[in-house]
Amino acid sequence: MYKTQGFIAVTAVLGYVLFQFAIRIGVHRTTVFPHFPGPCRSLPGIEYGSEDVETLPDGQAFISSGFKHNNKAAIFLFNFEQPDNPPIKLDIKGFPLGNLEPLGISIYVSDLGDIYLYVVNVKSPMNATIEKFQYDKAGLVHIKTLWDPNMGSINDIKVVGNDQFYYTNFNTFSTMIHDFWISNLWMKSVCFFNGKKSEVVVYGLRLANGINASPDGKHIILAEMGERSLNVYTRNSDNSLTKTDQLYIDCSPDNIDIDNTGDIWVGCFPSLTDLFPSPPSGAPVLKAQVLKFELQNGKLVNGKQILQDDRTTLKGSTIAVKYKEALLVGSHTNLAYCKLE
Ligand SMILES: [Ca+2]
Ligand SMILES: [Ca+2]
Repeated sequence: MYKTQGFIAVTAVLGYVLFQFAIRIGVHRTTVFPHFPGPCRSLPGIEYGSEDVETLPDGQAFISSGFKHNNKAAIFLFNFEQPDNPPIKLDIKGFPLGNLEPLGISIYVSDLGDIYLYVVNVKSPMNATIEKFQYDKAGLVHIKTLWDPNMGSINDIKVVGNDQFYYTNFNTFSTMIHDFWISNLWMKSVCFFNGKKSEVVVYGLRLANGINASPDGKHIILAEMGERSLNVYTRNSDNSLTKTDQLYIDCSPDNIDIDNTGDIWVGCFPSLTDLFPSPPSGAPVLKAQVLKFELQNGKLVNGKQILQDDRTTLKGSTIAVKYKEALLVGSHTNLAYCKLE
């Protein structure tokens, strides 16, 4: 009797875990029907991915490249105002490229107009660092490395002041498959670094991925990839965060961009089944989906699907950045430029 009850209980728990795993990797969304907002093309020169993209107000876009590609780290610059020119690889001074594997990035422009690029460096995946560079026309000059004991497998960063930023801790384990299998545990966090040290400001997240802030700096938007949700938080005066919304979007969100009108653009993956098993080398090629939202009173509203692809033109969608009537869509293998018509 007790053996039978025990067997039923174990089977029920295993079934629940398997069901949750299947939903979280999107096994129900392996078929996608491509549609685009206008013509899209792969930009030349980006062979090793474009995990994250962030744009200056004048249309210059920084691109982090080389994630999951051995010793191919690079930061590119693309000018939305001259879209026929390919992205250029920036010279990096003061930091050995062999020690760099860039993931999330964030721009900070000082009151004097100096441009700084903060780069998540996952060369040591479970002990990531933040590398601060200054940009000028000659390229990037390394300023300093920022690190704190709360930093683990950082995924993305949003700078809100000089050396002040929010960052996400993504993985608990060294491979994503372990995190998904054990994703019934909520173990990941958002932290705030105040220039000297960091504090956990949100705990209990499943795969905290992209992070960004509203143009007025009052709200933080987070991609909780393992929940397939977007979370909105109000920033308090002490930089702690209070959740105001959690929107389930039935795709696995990666990075988030916010355009100059305040609209929120999300690079998303309908299904992660192509990650399992992980490719023996190089980066995975995933199906693509881009969503757009408006933020009103701390809530995400008026959601729209902008595009979807089955890996023909778009090899995934880690980020979508809008500038005027054009869109850059990043992936782990290429970078696509789409016109919005
Ligand atoms: Ca970012
Ligand atoms: Ca990311």
